[in-house]
Amino acid sequence: MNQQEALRIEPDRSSSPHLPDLRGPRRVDGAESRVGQLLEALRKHEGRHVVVIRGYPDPDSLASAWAHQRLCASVGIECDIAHLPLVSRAENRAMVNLLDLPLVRVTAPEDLDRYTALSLVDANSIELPRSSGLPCVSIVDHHAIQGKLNAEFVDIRLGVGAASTIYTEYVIEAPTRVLENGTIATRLATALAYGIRSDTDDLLHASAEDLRALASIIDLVDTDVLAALSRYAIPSSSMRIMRRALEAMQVEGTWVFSGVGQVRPQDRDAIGQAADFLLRREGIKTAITFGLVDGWIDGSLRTNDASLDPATWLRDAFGIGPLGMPYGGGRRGKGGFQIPLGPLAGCPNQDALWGVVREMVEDTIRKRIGTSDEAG
Ligand SMILES: [Mn+2]
Repeated sequence: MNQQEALRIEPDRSSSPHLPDLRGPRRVDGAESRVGQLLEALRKHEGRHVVVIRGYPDPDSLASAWAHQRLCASVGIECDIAHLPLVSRAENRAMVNLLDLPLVRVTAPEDLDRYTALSLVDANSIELPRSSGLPCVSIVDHHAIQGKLNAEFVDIRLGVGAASTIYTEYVIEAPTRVLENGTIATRLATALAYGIRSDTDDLLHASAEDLRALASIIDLVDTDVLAALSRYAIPSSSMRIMRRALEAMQVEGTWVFSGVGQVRPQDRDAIGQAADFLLRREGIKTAITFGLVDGWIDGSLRTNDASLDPATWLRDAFGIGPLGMPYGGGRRGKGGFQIPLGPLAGCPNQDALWGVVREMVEDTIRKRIGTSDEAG
């Protein structure tokens, strides 16, 4: 609104009746708005819906999924929030507990049989336990696009810091009054605010859109709960992984990488936290940490090099999987990769297996950054 004021071409309005519409593509008047289109797409599918979180749930995906569920509820649709692996990171467990988030875990293919439609938040592709016939109704995301998109409603904004930003806009603009119930409104607003904060590194990398979204719900946010979420306790097992990352780290110019060995699935996010920490070392621009998690090579990339696109870098380094999807993906500043070991995972000598994995990953990274032995 103020922006419109500021941009208005002041002098002779009479002589130029066709001033450009500066309000942008989003309108608040029902069906024309993006959320109106989303609700319309959702309404076309009777029965129980499911919104699936890809990979390990984080504050942004949890808040977005919950907002999606509330939007569904506002038009009389029941929708479960499903996630595939454990909710691992202490930060995320705290969020699920404090906000009393309703989650369903999908472990077997049959778990999806009860649903008639599926939506994705904070991701734009997913590997389901089997190629179920579930129609994908909506994809709302802020990550680089992987593979082909197949959904009735798609809203992918690479310029925003969090999917929660987009869902905040939806719940504010929805004609169906999603934020009407006081208790749920407070919890949902707090979750969305935490999602935005968490995905923008405490707003450091927030875009104007992220800040506008946050401002629009800030009066509903429970700051005590938000503070409690931000002060979550770090488990000792995560600290041990940090120590291993420090001990094993290798520095190549402005790069640092570190293999942390076997990691329990519930500790997986410590791999990313270790990368966050190593990135802060003096002179470092990019950090990669990786470990062996449940038969997968699982790694994280963090960078403050604006010229490095994590999704592209990881795809070029680790390649494309048999299903046509890259082993790695990401968004600005952050990325991750997961490579299945298949039957090799069952190798009786896990130490030897880790040795091979570490050598392979380190060699791949060195080659990609141009400091391999052959090159040097
Ligand atoms: Mn996100």
